[in-house]
Amino acid sequence: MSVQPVMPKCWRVDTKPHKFCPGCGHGLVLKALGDAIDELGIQDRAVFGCDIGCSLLSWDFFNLDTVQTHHGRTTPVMTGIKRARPELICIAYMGDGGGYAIGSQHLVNAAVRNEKITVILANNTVYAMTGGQMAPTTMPDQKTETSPYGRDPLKTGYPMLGPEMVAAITREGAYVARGTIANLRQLKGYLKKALENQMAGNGFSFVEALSSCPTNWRTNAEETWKYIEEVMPKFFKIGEIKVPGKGRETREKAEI
Ligand SMILES: Cc1ncc(C[n+]2csc(CCOP(=O)(O)OP(=O)(O)O)c2C)c(N)n1
Ligand code: SF4
Repeated sequence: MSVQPVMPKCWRVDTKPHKFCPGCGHGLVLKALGDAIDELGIQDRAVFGCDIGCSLLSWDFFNLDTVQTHHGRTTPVMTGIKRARPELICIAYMGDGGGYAIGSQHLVNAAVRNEKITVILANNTVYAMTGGQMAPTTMPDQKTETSPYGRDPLKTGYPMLGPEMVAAITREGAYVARGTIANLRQLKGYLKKALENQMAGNGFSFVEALSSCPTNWRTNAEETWKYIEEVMPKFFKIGEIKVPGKGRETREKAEI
C-alpha cells in the first residue's frame, strides 16, 4: 500500500515533487507557510511573491496568485499590490542574498514605512542559486566559494542579524520573529502570527527562517541537521523579537 504525503491544501499537487534539491530547507519553510495559509483560510485572497535565487523555484508551488520578481525586489512589488488592493494578503518570499544584500534597501524602507505586508526570508547562510558564495549571513569561519579559508569577521564583517534590524527600525504594530526548519510547528505559529498581523492591518510583519542548503554546504544529512540545530542558533537566536502591544524583547546576546 502506498502512503500519500499530506500536503497543504493550497499547494499545487501537480507541480510536486518540487524542484528544490533533496534536503533543501525551502520546501520545509513553504510547507509551514502552506499549513499557515490553510489554517487561516486565506487561500482565496493571498498573493505570493517570490524572488530571484532558489526561492524562485516556488513560482508554481501554490494554488495562489503568484508573481516572480527581480532580485530583492519582491518587497516593493508586494507593497504595490497591497496598496492597490488592501484586502489582499501579500506575502513576499526571498533568500538572505535577496533580502539582506541585493534588495536590502527595499527591506529597510518597507520596514521603516511599516508597510502592511508579510516578508518571509529563508536564511541558508549562502548565495545558493549562484553556487554558494559568501552572503551577509555567512557564519564566522564558514567556508564558501568566496571564503575558502572561512569567513573572517574582522575582514568581512559579522553575519547580518536581519530580524533584529527590522525590529529596531519598525514602529509599533510590526511583528518580527526568527524561526527554524528544525521546529516546523513553531515556525508555522510565527508565520500565522505574521499573517494575522497583516490581516489586522497592524503593520509590517517579518519572519526569518533558518534554512539549509546541503548542496552548497557540501554536507550529508547528519551534518546538515547538526549545522541547523546546533551551529546556526548560537548566532541567530530563535524566537519572537517584536510583537504588537508587547514592544521589543531584550534577548540574551549571541554567543559568537
Ligand atoms: C541584481 C542582481 N545581482 C545578482 C544576481 C545574481 N544572483 C542570482 S541568484 C543569486 C543568489 C541568491 O541568493 P539568496 O537570495 O540568498 O537565495 P538562495 O539562492 O540562497 O535561496 C544571485 C547573486 C541577480 N540575479 N541580480
Ligand atoms: S542549491 Fe541549496 S538552496 Fe538551492 S535548491 Fe539546492 S539545497 Fe536548496
